[in-house]
Amino acid sequence: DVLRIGVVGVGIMGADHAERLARRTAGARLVAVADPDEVRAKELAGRFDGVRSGGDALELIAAEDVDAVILASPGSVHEEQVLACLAAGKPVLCEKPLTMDSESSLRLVQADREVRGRLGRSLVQVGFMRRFDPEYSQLRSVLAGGTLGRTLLLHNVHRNASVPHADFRSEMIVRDSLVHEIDVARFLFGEEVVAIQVMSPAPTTHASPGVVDPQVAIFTMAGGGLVTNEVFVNSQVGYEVRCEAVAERGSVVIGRPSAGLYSATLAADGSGQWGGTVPADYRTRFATAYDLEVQSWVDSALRGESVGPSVWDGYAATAVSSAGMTSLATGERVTVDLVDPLTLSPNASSTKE
Ligand code: ISE
Repeated sequence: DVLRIGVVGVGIMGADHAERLARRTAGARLVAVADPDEVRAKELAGRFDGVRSGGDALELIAAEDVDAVILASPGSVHEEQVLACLAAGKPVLCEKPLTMDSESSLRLVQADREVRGRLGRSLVQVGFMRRFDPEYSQLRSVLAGGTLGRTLLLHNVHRNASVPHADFRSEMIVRDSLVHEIDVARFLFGEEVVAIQVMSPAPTTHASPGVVDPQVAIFTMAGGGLVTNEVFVNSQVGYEVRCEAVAERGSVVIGRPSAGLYSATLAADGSGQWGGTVPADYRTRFATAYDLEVQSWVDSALRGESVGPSVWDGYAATAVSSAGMTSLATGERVTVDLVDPLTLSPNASSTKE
């Protein structure tokens, strides 16, 4: 069986997913790419045999020869595009963030529930690829295995050498970068985030004027555990993503590139030196995670199942980042309002601490 796939959005991640589908995903065939920037879409399609390009996402989603869709478009257009996939009955892997505000994410949870009622399965997977990273999934197994006792704290570090757009404002750091840590916290604790506080340290001179970078965010988990997060998107150096979990009888660190690597070389002055390199960006650091994510999505779509981060995970993360944006503006701790997962109606208890 082969799943014929269309990719919407041909930026960094769209191009990366297209390459993955065309060259190394079993059971997948890339058939079309679409982007409002038709020149760029055509250039991407031209790298592969028999792949067409177009400017209209909705046309690609509706196309007869497209069985499933990867959305690598901006979050602001995800609602319309995910709804189109649901209407067409096609599995969709939607890059994070699911949408830009909780209301629209909740509408997608509702729409996907209706589909689930009819088809018996969800059609939406959200692109929280870290869940597929071997280190994060091992860490989760260790914590869930219980030998270390209850998880108490997580300390996350998330650095990018730089960010592409001059318009990568403070809010974008919360929605687009911190959102990964929100999902990691929910994934590793197996609980919702109930409150968030975002602090604004003195910014680096490498940030655009007025942009808060680095940021430090603290999450409170439903069971009372705390998560500290540093997000620094203009670190100049490279892509560093680390996580340390602290439990009652031990701690575990993941994401240290040097851990498995001892490299002895000559320095410029001729002396011996040791050390590894810092990956340039997420495509390198999470290459395996993305491959496993997409392979697992394709395999489950062919089986008629859905696995992986759900539309609820996307909604919960959006709700936390929305509260994070309020906190970014005030510096205060803000509680997160999630609807009741069963009824999807407002849940009075979720706002209590
Ligand atoms: C980007 O969109 C990602 O998802 C990366 O993982 C993150 O590190 C980066 O800050 C985001 O802009």
